[in-house]
Amino acid sequence: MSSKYNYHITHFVYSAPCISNLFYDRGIEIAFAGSSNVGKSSAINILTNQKNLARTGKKPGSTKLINFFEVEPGIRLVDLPGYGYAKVPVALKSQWQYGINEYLQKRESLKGLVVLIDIRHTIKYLDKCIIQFAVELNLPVFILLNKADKITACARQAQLNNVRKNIPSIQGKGDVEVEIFSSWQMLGVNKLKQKLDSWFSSGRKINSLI
Ligand SMILES: Nc1nc2c(ncn2[C@@H]2O[C@H](COP(=O)(O)OP(=O)(O)O)[C@@H](O)[C@H]2O)c(=O)[nH]1
Ligand SMILES: [Mg+2]
Repeated sequence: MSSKYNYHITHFVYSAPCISNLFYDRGIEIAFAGSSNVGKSSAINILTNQKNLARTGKKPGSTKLINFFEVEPGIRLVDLPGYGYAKVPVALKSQWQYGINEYLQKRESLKGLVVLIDIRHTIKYLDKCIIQFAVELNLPVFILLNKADKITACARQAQLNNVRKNIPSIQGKGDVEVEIFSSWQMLGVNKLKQKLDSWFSSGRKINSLI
């Protein structure tokens, strides 16, 4: 499947230690969120066909930076810090959450949010919070049920139906879609590209009208 953007030439541009220290807020960006170790960095790597663009498999919870990658000038992917890792002290956890919420709320160039969830687990409280928050901000959400390679095709479909039915208080409002994903088996990668293409393209149209 051909894509409007050449994700393979994506390159790292910037790491921000905190929200008050961000890259200039122009152009269009799409952020990847999810708990630590769910596979955010792996998804960015598979999308861009680069083994080590986003660092993967580090100690859970150790990625506290917001990492920016440029697909082409003004078109960016953002690897957000993982939230909710159990061993992180509560104070630090809420600091990250606050940072992510602030980023979602204030970032003008943010035009879509990809949320990764482990397909084997039920959707967690913090996932629900971030999805709900994005919906309230009118930000479209694409949920990827990741690590689908770990379960059978039948179980995948059941979980997909289940999540689609149970996304809390979202039915009827908000732009939220759910798909099966696996970086390891390249499952759902084309659907992700299509979604990013559409977000980037509609963001460009809006920007050109401003
Ligand atoms: N089975 C399976 N493991 C994955 C997949 N994606 C990532 N992982 C593994 O999950 C761990 C965490 O991945 P990483 O991308 O660093 O997660 P992040 O903390 O969300 O950025 C690594 O050991 C990856 O190899 C996947 O699609 N399937
Ligand atoms: Mg990561």
